[in-house]
Amino acid sequence: MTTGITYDNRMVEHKCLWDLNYNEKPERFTSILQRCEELQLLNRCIHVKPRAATKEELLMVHTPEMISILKNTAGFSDQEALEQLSSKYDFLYIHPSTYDLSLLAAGSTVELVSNILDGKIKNGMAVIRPPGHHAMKSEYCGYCFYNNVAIAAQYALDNQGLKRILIVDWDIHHGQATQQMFYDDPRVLYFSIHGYQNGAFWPHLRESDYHNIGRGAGLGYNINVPMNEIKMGNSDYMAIFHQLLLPIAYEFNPELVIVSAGYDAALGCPEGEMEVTPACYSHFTNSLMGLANGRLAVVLEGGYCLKSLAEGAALTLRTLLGDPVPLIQNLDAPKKSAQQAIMSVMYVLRRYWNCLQHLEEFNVQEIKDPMNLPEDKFWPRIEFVGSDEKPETYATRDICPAQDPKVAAELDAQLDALIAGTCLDVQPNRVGFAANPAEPIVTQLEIIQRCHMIQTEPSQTSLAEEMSGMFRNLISSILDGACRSGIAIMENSSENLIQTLKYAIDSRGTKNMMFIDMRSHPDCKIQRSFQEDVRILCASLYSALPLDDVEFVGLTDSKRYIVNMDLQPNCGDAEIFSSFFRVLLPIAYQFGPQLIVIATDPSGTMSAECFGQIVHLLTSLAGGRLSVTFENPLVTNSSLRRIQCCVQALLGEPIDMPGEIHHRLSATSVCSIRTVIKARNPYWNALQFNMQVP
Ligand code: Q9C
Ligand code: ZN
Repeated sequence: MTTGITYDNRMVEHKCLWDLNYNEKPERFTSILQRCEELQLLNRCIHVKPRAATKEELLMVHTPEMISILKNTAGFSDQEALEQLSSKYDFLYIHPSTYDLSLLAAGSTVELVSNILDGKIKNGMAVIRPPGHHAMKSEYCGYCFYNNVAIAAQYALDNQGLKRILIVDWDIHHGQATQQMFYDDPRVLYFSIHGYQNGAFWPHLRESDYHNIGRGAGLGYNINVPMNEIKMGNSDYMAIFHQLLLPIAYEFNPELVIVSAGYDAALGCPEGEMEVTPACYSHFTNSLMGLANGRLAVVLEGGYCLKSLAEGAALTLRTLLGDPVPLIQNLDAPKKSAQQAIMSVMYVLRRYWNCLQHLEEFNVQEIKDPMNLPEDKFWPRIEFVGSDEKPETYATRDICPAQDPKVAAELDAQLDALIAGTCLDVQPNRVGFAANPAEPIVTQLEIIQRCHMIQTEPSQTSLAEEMSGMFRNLISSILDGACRSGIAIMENSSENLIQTLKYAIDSRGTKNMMFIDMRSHPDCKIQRSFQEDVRILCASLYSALPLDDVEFVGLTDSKRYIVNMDLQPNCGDAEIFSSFFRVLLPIAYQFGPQLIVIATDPSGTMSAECFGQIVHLLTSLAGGRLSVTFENPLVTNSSLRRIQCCVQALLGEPIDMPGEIHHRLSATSVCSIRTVIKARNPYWNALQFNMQVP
């Protein structure tokens, strides 16, 4: 099962005949495909045949006039008439080919989604134009004619009986049309991150603000993260993913994820004026691939800087194919206004999502009317500066403010450097496996057969020594690139881990690494050994009291490098996910390790699926160089299952979701999370938005 791609070369024909520089231009399409070809991605995909949408499919979300008006322009050669018709709509041009190509864009998106749902492909991308997320029920808008993503989602609901679909819209513009179409529908969770500028950003709508959270049965299932400042970048977006999107998405547990993937928040895009780097789109993509058993459809929307568009889209496709995720560096605190956006969304949605009920400031009991802007309590609302009424006609030329040539050249050079830095070699994903060959688990788990067995010298004096040699060989083959990741099964692992971590640092020159202790009763030997070493970030999920309590932050300048979550071994997946998304993952991102080592053991109540998901999410880091140690596993179903989920995650295969993570967090774990955030955020400012709001 692999990755699908759908596109049709005719899609270059749709162009603005009276403004050849119009932002939504054919070169967008060609530059993406060219970059995918250069990276040799296209021949690795299954090509899903593009097709026109049927009338019935369009009518699921659009009115008959939406078909007839455009249909009448098909092949029409009177340019003036086309321009005049176009001027009735907000940012739009119509070309004689537009009708046919809009049908093709919508139909191909349906085809991609239906191939995913039929299991013919695991995930896929639609490289299409015209885009769709501004196309409303009965009005064309913002370069869009038919709402490709909404049609595909409605198709999945109606024809395939899906009950939960997540639509993530990372285009810089609010997909107001998609929001409108599913506003009452709890089966579709619409999550959009968009520029807003208090209404000064197109499409200038009040409905794009964060307090628009759905209606009726759909309350809580519409999520807007409006940004009121330009130049938002990787730190702001990753914070939105870690603090909002991922916790909510995991709680929602979708059966399908569709992305309205615009690349206009990317560095260099004149429309968005944001600074997301192309590599960051790999992170967005990979972090959604654990959901819905991997059923992920990425559908092109905007993106108007050809270089960042092509690179961002190609890296998205490469990530769908399972290649390692490029590193993003220099993450910092999210901007103040991004912190406010995150807090505002948490505030208005906290009664609908258990995962949001963790901040002291947000006492759930006191919510009365979520539509009544209770967030005023934290910061003043800035006045809406959008436009409430609709003009008779619109400009039909799309003129971007002229860019200072010096700034443009700088951006271009910056992009070239980023692109050169993230271009990785294609290497097949190999998972190393180190264990005593007599280990019963080896014979019981079929999936082990697909790992690469790590060998060691047979002439060792003891089994323990043989295992330590094997573990070292595993780490060494990861550092050499012979394996991307690996797992090891061993008895009491602390000494072995200490020796191997030292080996990776001292003998192999690994600059920095993260050790995550997920054993239910961690001993503190490992943290003690590295408490003065700033190259090793030691995190532990469960408490190692009495020696290492949450206040223990290591010594002197190594204060940042010990993080203890202090959870109880019998806590549930909800607590573990929360600690992971709120604290461990942001810190791991900011640390930017070159290697991650995880240790786990068979006790504790964390589900195998939860463990697999966490391992998957960590594959975004360190170029996927991850090693997982299973200490003293028993041949029980739960032990075997945990190893299986882990290997599936490392191999990039679909991983199951934990049964139920819908319950509220326990008071003690909420308390641990808050304590850790308070103690750590002076050192890790990625946690900063969690602070008291001024
Ligand atoms: N300076 C999509 O990205 N531009 N549509 C408005 C011009 C129109 C965006 C501001 C943006 C339409 C699919
Ligand atoms: Zn856009």
